[in-house]
Amino acid sequence: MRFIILTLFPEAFKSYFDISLIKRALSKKLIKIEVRNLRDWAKDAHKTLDDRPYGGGVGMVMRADVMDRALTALKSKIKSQKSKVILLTPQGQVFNQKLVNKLADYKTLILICGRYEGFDERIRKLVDMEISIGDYVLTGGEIPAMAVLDTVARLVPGVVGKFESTVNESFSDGLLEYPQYTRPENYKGMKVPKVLLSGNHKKVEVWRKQQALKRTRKRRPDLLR
Ligand code: 4H3
Repeated sequence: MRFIILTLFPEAFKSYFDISLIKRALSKKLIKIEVRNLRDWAKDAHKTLDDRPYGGGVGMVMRADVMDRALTALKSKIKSQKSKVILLTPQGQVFNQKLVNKLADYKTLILICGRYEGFDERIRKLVDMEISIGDYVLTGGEIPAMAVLDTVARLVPGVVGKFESTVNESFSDGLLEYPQYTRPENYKGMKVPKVLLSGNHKKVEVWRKQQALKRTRKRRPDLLR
């Protein structure tokens, strides 16, 4: 799977892609990441990407013409594969694991990271979808782009190994994960539930399912609706 990130700050991504599972996925060529600087498509001598909003008001707005040139150039290199152009914005569809699963079916994702106060409205016409990672505003779309890349990449076969496993985790069955314990058996009087020490796999499985349901009901009843 291929990810193309369009940003004004390519250096923001380096350290995150150079660790752990993403680093391994890159070296095993399971995923490919191209981080491109939007400024490469700015035309004038000052390489401007933003301008003042028509009608007045505070802040600068990202120009649609620069974005159009960037997307046209990038899309021309993608040969009829299953691809999607995604704009990261607080106005987008709220991101969740269900959407991650859908995005994992694509061959190429182009992730657009904004800066400044917002986008020229015509940029929205150039993209396939808008995603928000939650109801809050960041200084740029880089963190949302990393969240989308990370969550989708870990569903690419081979990226997450047996030890990390995506099977029994929060949201894999629409529920929060059951409580987990490791040694020591008794820590400052807080004991590991007896059932987990019983060796009875059937009982453990039933307990975990009950706990997952109970926890989801208490913490995230919205997930059960
Ligand atoms: C996405 C982008 C929050 C999210 C973002 C989110 C800065 C977009 C600027 C950048 C615009 C403000 N903040 N919730 N911020 O996914 O370029 O709208």
